[in-house]
Amino acid sequence: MSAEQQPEPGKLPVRLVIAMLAVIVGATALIVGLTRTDTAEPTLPSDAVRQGGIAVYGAYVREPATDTAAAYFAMTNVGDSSDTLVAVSSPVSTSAMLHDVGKDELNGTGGMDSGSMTPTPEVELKPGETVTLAPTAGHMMLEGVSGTLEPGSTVNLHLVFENAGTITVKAHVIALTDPAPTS
Ligand SMILES: [Cu+2]
Repeated sequence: MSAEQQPEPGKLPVRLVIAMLAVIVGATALIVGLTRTDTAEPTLPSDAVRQGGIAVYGAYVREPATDTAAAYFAMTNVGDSSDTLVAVSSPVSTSAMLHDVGKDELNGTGGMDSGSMTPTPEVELKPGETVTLAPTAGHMMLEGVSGTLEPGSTVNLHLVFENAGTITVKAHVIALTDPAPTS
């Protein structure tokens, strides 16, 4: 038998294989493109500080009436794995802790705007989750505030996350009687 009579295996299929590869490459590019669109960055406020999978924004501190002040901020897990806020501190206070920081809004009235002052040792954020500290939903308590916090100035807050590490945000100081800023 001659080579002409017996089709060489591989010769004809090569074109087919190339065509198939082109289809696969094209489809892969399309899928990658779609995936990028699907995982588009969430829209975060312009003051957001992002580190690792965590973004923190909207931080403010109400000017203290005594040596104790309350700080508020929002945090969003923009990553794809859970992370946990495990510690807080600020250079303007001798100690800091989270009080009543949960995922449900509080309805009580009382100390530091939030009904009770139950310590919250840590806050877990699942992917996509946001926790907002607000006068009705928990606060970061600063105790032993040194000096005067002047409205219009800023103070640093250090938030320590298990995975994202320590995130530092600048909290705007607002006057005792000023309403909470809206973002
Ligand atoms: Cu408190």
